[in-house]
Amino acid sequence: MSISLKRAPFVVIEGLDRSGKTTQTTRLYDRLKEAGVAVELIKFPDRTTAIGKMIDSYLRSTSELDDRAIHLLFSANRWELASTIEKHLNAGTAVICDRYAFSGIAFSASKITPTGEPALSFEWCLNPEKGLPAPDLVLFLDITPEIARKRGGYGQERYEKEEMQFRVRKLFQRIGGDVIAEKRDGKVNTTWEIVDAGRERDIVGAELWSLVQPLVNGVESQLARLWI
Ligand code: NYM
Repeated sequence: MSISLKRAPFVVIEGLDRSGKTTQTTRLYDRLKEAGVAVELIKFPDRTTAIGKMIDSYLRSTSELDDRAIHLLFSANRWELASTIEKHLNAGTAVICDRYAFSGIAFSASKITPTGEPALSFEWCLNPEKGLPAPDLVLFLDITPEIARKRGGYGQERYEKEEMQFRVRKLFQRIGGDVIAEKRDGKVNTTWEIVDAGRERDIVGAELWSLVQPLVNGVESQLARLWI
């Protein structure tokens, strides 16, 4: 009798607003289900919880919050689901997240003061994310803010402005570069893949599937923690 030490994979999809992220996350989820893989889809922010409702009202500009307070709420929204994610993975259910800690850092650290200085430092933004379950794979859907705009424009929510998206993209590139370097040095288990999301939907979908498929039979390594 053989005992399997494998757990289910944890995959995160990240990207700018209008990158096609939510469409692709749903497609990936459906494809995994069709392939008979047990899988849960989690979206951050999860606007259904008490914390999520505060985030939702801030994003829709029906409430005002200090930059630090909203940053910590986004992080708390992940922490309130962290043990659920871990339980799923250890029980053999794959988890796909539409956004995660990387969005948390990239968006908050992109905020600027009226004089153009960063409102919050990168390190300050990263700190509350330390210790969250680390994904095995991050699929970064890369798109230029110009192409994103041509796709039908941004929505009405806070942060959905082209000049903000430029800064967010730069920060995602910095975060991804760090994760890639740390993986190369054997310091983290997370693989960061940059996927050109400016292409046709089916082509992007096929590439995402080819990156996720090798993980569907489970991963050997224990679940790691982010940045500790
Ligand atoms: N966002 C999302 C943050 O600022 N911090 C976070 O931690 C997360 C998860 O919320 N513009 C921002 C990015 C988006 C906005 O996300 C809502 P979505 O995927 O459009 O619902």
